[in-house]
Amino acid sequence: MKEQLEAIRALALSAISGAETGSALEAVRVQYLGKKGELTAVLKQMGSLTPQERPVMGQLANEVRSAVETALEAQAARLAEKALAEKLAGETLDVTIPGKKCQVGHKHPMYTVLDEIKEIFINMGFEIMDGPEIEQADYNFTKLNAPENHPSRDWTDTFYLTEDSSILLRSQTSPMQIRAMETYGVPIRMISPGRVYRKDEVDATHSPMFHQIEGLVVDKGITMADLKGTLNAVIREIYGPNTVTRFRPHHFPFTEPSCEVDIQCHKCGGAGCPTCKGEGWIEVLGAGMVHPKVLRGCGIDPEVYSGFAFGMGLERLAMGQFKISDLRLIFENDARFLEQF
Ligand code: 2U9
Repeated sequence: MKEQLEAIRALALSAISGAETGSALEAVRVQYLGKKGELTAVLKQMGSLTPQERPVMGQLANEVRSAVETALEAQAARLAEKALAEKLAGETLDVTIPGKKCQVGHKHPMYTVLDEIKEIFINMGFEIMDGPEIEQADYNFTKLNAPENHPSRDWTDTFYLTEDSSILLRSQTSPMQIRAMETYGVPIRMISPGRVYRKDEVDATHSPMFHQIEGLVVDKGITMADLKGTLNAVIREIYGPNTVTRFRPHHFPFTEPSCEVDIQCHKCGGAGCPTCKGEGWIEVLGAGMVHPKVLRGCGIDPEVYSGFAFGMGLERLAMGQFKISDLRLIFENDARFLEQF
């Protein structure tokens, strides 16, 4: 039996050190220490030994079992370590590989222009006010002195949301100025930039949705001189200090008198060229002294207070600034176009 036990020890230890996987190692354990294992089989023969042999063989058998168990544990630990080392080697991080660049967007060119304009007005003490895009016809037309038969009220021109023509998508940001006067009273100095909607077919210069920046100043003693001084200052901030302006009489229902403001073409100096379509002048905004009826409708006495108002199209401004020839490019949001600005 002694030889048998020594042989089991030698074979088991060699099989253990040769087991290169967890399952191979488990198979070795079962082969020698399992219920039907080789060492277990030898131990079952202990009963046939003499009382003198039994403790000697018993001790040897225990030594063999413990040697096999220790070797199994040691090999299991070695295999685990090897597996971890292989896993770590496979996951090695190369910190010298350049990182992936993520694309960072930027402000839309039209909003770059809007922010510049806002800054100019903020520096002149104006407040910025936002208003609803869904409006009451009362605020969009009636309170702005638009006669009942004014063409802009027509269903072919304006997006009405109700059959009775009382609710619409605002066609101008002016209703916001009415709301501002009603809410905050006078004196007031504000601009209201935002989206407006008109039933226009899309082409190179028209879109059913576009942006306006309108402004309003109401106080005691405001005159046409304030209108001209303020707008000349704003225009020179936008187009440069030597810009020549021209104030032309015009008509708007909400202002009286009204005017349109042109700048002399910076390309041809007024001689006429493709940029100014041969005119020598480029129209940049509309303006006027707030109509007394509009002030009175907002609870402001036109005998005491007066004001001026103005409006400009933001897309047109951005197109001029960035030399964009087609309005549709502004709305298409083609990254190849937008990345240029
Ligand atoms: C109130 C009183 C008066 C706003 C004004 C204009 C002149 C004007 C157009 C320019 C090009 C609109 O974007 S556009 O199509 N606007 O010419 N707007 S005066 O006048 C107001 C506004 C509110 C209470």
